[in-house]
Amino acid sequence: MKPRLLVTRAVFPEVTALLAAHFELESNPDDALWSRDDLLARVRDKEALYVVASDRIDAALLDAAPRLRIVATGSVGVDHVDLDACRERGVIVTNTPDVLTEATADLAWALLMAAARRVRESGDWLRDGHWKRWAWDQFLGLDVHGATLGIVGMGRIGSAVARRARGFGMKILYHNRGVAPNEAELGATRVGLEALLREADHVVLVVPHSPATHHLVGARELAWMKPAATLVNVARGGIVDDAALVEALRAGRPAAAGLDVFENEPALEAGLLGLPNAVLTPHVGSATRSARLGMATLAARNLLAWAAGAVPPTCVQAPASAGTTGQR
Ligand code: 8YV
Repeated sequence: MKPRLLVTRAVFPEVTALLAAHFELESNPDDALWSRDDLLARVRDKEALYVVASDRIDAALLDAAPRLRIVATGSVGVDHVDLDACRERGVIVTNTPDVLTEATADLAWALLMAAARRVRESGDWLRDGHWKRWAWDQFLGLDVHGATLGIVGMGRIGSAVARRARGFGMKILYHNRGVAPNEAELGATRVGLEALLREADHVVLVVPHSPATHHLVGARELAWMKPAATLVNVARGGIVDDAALVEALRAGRPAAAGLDVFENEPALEAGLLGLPNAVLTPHVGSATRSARLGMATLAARNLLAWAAGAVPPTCVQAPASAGTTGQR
């Protein structure tokens, strides 16, 4: 008999077909927003879960799923999964690294450039019919070429952001727990968080969210930033204190921000939507067809490997395991 799998969010048809060949599938074809109670009821008889980053996999859910053996998340981030609770119950956790690295680095750059050069603000002004004449000082932005870039979290995505910065002739600083093995190749210099925030003209956050990085950037850290700087977050909400950021952006220090992730997404901090210097996107870092298909397929391959009795290719945590690979 095939193992029972719950797929929480409608996925590409070719991936559904792949899963259906190996699992008895319950999926969410109309992509309805299941309530927490719905989810708890549906996991009761399942051996496997195929989830996304907005599904909270905590001890209560695991307790409601006594037969569960594997959680495959279609995300590189695993902060929505209680890894300790999974380990205690012998539940394998897999994620989807690598396949989204380049797409997410591209979006970091899109946000950085849009924030620095006021693309959204000037575009809205034009659409609103205000453009009557050209002026020397219209929408002056910040230089990107030749500026100093600060990358917080020099993992896979951080390195991909740094590689692009070389084409802009930027000086690259980074903050990381350890020395990045590729720092010489990237021409990047490791510094403390305070030094990075004080020196960088553009700061990109790409660090995983954990208790250690929660509110890593709050009021004090924002005040360390140069007034003429931008802050980009393509990692996770919660790394930045959104209330403090709204206050700081209102004061124009930093000058602008590009944000793809939010503390209580999809809800946004009060005041954020009204800020002309905030470029906002709805958690679309990995949203290219090839990256999303790569993520969806890798999550499926993890499940298929498990179903065949093999070690899934990208285990964050196997039971009785072998450590973690939860880098971004
Ligand atoms: C996903 C992400 O698009 O992989 C991650 O951790 O944040 C994004 O790439 C999103 O989480 C949907 O699962």
